[in-house]
Amino acid sequence: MPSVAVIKSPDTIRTVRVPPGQRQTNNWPVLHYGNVPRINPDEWRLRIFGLVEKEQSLSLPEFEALPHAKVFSDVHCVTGWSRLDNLWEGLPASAIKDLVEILPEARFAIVHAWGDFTTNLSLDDFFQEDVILATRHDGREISLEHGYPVRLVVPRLYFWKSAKWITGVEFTSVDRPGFWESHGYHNHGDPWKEERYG
Ligand SMILES: Nc1nc2c(c(=O)[nH]1)N[C@H]1C(S)=C(S)[C@@H](COP(=O)(O)O)O[C@H]1N2
Ligand SMILES: [Mo]
Repeated sequence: MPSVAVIKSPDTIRTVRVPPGQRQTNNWPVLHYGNVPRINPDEWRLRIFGLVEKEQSLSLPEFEALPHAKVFSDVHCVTGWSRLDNLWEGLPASAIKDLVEILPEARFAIVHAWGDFTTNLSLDDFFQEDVILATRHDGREISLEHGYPVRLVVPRLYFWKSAKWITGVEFTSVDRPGFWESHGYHNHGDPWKEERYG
């Protein structure tokens, strides 16, 4: 495979990289609601639907065949830990614009994950150049507990927006708070503004 350019998330070039109220860790804690799903990669599909000209449903081989990119980013979990220097590999979110024609009424992306989990993002946040649908982390396939086969990574927002085990991206005209956003977390979640709770 030809080597791909690394997109550096802008927060990684700040002089101070740990946002207020956070402390740095070298571990990678596992956090989520419910159980780790057992996903059969042969049955996995990524559905792109909602306000699009034509829906898409990609199998894992179809997803893997799309041109991938690498993103270098920091992770900030609202519970207080920050993990710097993560290298993700996968499909840049912006590539979805070429896969489906998004209708002009669309203003939000609702990302769906296994077991009815969702998280909501404005199209502006979803299409930042460092947002990635990742299959690999630091050179290895993402493990089951961290979101195998594909997880979202939204580097500029608290990590609860980075849905694990994703199954779909829906485009809507109206915002729809996701799982954590309807359980007390902020609708946006900028760690530099400490947008922790709603
Ligand atoms: N599907 C799913 N994705 C999820 C969650 C979840 O409950 N379900 N929790 C979020 C939260 S609150 C955090 S902090 C991160 C943790 O990711 P990690 O376990 O890889 O560190 O996953 C996010 N993605
Ligand atoms: Mo979290």
